[in-house]
Amino acid sequence: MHVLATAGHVDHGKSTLVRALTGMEPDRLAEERRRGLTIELGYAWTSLPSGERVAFVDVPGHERFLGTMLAGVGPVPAVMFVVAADEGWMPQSEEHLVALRTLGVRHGLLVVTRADLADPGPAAKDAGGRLTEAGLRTGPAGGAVETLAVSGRTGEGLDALRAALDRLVAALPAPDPEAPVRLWIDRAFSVRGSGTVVTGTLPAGRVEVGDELELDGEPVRVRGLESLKEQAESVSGVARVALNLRGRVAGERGHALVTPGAWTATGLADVRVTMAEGARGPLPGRLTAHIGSASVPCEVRPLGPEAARLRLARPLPLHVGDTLLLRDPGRGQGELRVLARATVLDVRPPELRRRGAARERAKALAEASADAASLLRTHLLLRERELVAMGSPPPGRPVTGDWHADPGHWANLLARLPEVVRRHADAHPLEPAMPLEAARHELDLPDRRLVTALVRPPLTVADGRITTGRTAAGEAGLPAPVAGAVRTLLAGLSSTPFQAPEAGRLAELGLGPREIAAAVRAGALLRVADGVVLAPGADARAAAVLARLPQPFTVSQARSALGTSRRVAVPLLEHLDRRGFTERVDDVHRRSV
Ligand SMILES: Nc1nc2c(ncn2[C@@H]2O[C@H](COP(=O)(O)OP(=O)(O)O)[C@@H](O)[C@H]2O)c(=O)[nH]1
Ligand SMILES: [Mg+2]
Repeated sequence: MHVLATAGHVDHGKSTLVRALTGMEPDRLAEERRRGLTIELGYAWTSLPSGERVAFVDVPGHERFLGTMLAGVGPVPAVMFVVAADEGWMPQSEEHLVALRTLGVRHGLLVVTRADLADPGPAAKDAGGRLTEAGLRTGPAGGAVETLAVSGRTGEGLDALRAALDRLVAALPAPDPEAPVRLWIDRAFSVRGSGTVVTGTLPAGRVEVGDELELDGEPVRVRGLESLKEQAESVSGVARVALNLRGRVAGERGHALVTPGAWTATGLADVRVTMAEGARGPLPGRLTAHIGSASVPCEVRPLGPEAARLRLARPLPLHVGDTLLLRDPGRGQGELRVLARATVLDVRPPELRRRGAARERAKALAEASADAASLLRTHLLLRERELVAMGSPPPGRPVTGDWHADPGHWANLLARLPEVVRRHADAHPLEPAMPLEAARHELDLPDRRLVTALVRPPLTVADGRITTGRTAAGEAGLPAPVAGAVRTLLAGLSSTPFQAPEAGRLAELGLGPREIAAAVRAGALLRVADGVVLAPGADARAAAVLARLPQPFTVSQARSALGTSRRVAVPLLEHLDRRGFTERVDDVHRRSV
C-alpha cells in the first residue's frame, strides 16, 4: 500500500479529485458538506491499474487550517499537488509548497484540475516550474514532476492520472519493515465495547496484534488491527492503520505510539535551522513546531547562525535526523507562516551553564551530523540502547560491554589513567594499588567496567585494584621509608627480641598506626596489641622460652624469662593464649601447651 496526501489552495478541487479517483467521500463532517469546505483530514482509497493500493489523506486548503494540513502531510511520503486551471497559483499553493519543501517531501505529482473551466496550459507551466524548482519529482531521482490536466466534473484525464499515480508510487523508496514504529495519531475515538481506536499513517516498521507499544511513556497493547477497513494480524508501513487499543487510552492527534525503548521522549532538542524559502530571520522566540501529526508550541533559543535549542511544551518521541517544521502561529493574512526547518542534531542536549557554553555548543552543532559519531563527540560515552533510542545505530565496536566511546575521549582516558594511578600511589604509599572505584570516580566514568577496559600494561588489575606495576617485591610492597624504618626497628629487636619499642621510639621512626598496619599486612612486623610490635615469629620464640619454665607459671615469671616489661608480657601472653601456645590454669597461672 501507498499513502499520498493532497496539497493545494482551498477550492482548487482536491476533495473532488479524491472523490473521483476513489468513489469515497473524503469530507465526512456535516459541516464540511454543508459549506463545501474541507475542515478535517479526509481518508479514501482505491486500487491503481497495476493493482497497487493507494490511500489518500485529503487535507484542508484554507489558510485557517494549515495546522491540520501539516498533520496530514507530516507522516506521508508523497503528495498529489492540486492547482485549479481557472485560478492558477494562489497563496496557499505557495504556503503548502513551502511546507512540503521544508518537511523534505520529495515525491509527488501536479494535477491541474477544473480543466473544463479554463485552459490548463498556463497553470500547468507556472505550477510545474515551481514544483520542479522545489525539488519535487514523480519518477526516479533527477527526474521532473509530472503534470496532469483533469476535470473532476467530466472525468477527463482521470485515466492518465491513474497511470501517473502508478509511476509515482513505483518510484517511492521502500520503507524498512524492521524500523522502529512511530505511529502519529491523526484520529482517536472510543468504540463501545472495544475500547479506544486510533488511526494514523504508519511510515515504516510493522505493527502486529498483541504488540506492546508506548503512548506518552505508558504501555499500550494492540488488541486489534485494521488497514483500509480490513482486519489484519500484522501491517507494515507505509500504510493507513487503525489500532484497537486495550483499555481506556488517552490517545489523541499529535501523540505517537512507539516501539518501547526505540525513541527518546524529549522536550529539549538541539537543531540546525534552515530558513524556509522566502522566510526571513531572525526567528521569533515562540513558535509552533510540527512533526508527524503533532503541533507543539516551543521556545527557540538561538545558539549560533544556524543552531538553536528548542524547548517543546510537551515531550515528543524523537530521533536525531528528524525534521521539525517551525511555524509562526501569530502571522497575519498573506504573510508566510512556515518559517524554517529544524533538523534534530541532539535529543539529549547538554546543559549550557558556563559562560561561553552556548557559543561553543553552536560551533559543535555547526560541525555535527545526525549520526552516532557526532552524538559521541558531545556525550563522550553512550550505551548501545541509548544510541538506538537517540536514533543512531552504534558505530563500530563497543569499548567494553555495550559502551561506545568517542575515539578522542577514549584516547585521552587511556593517557590519563596511568597518571591517575601514579598520583594515587604517591598519595597512599601504604596502599599504593588504586581501587577501581576510586579511578572511576577520578576519571568521572559512569561504569567501573570502563576503568578495567582502560588498564594497559604495565598497569594491572587484581582484587578490584589497579597497581602501577613498579612496586619492588623485596620490600614486601612497602614504600621505601616505611621499609627502612621497619628494618631499623627489627635490628633493635635482634638482641632483645621481646622488648617492644615504646610509642616514642615508633614515632621517631615515623611508624604511625597506618604504617604499622601496612607493615603487619606485608608480614614485616608482628603486632600483639595496639602499639606493641615485635619481629615476625617472636611469638613462637616466646612460646619456646616459656615451655622451658616450671609449669604452671605466673605473668611475673614469664616477664623475667622473656626479659621484658609487663606492658609487653601481658598482651604477649594473651596473644599466645589465642594462638594456642599457652593456656590459663587459674587467675594467676598459665602453662605451655
Ligand atoms: N467545473 C469543475 N468544478 C470543479 C472541479 N473540481 C472541483 N470543482 C468544484 O470546485 C469547488 C471546490 O472543490 P473542492 O474539491 O471542495 O476543493 P478543495 O477545497 O480543493 O477540496 C467545488 O464546488 C467543486 O464542485 C472540476 O474539475 N471542474
Ligand atoms: Mg477539500
